[in-house]
Amino acid sequence: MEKTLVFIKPDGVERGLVGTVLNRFEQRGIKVERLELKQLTETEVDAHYQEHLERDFYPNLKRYIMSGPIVVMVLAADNVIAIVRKMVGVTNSAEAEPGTIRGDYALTTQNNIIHASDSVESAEREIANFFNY
Ligand code: FUP
Repeated sequence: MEKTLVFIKPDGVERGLVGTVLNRFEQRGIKVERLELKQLTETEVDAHYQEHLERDFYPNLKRYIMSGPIVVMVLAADNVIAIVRKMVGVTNSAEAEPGTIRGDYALTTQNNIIHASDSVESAEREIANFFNY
């Protein structure tokens, strides 16, 4: 089965949205393989967002991601990467369709409450950054 790395960002955890978001994945029939509440270190954040390190928004993104614990998980199902990206919605929550997680619970690009891997290569790299398999 395909795997993807998903995390609920600090404001999602702070706002009490963990159960709601998890429920969507479980109800869809997706398997939750690993789940952990975790305060990220600088090393983990830099490794996770390696393609964004030089971007002007990166310092703010890093501060936000480290502002509290996240709930990080590995989800598994056939085609799970594409299925979960559809459930999450587009990066800018203001443009995310109602019915998607960002479209229902977030308003901005930075505070878009959830991360989900966008390809098999990123999923493998991101899972290895957070979990020992
Ligand atoms: P996504 O794959 O939808 O999470 O989006 P990206 O990988 O493009 O961006 C990763 C995170 O960087 C986003 F979740 C939010 C943040 N970001 C900004 O804060 N500003 C931007 O202009 C682009 C992304």
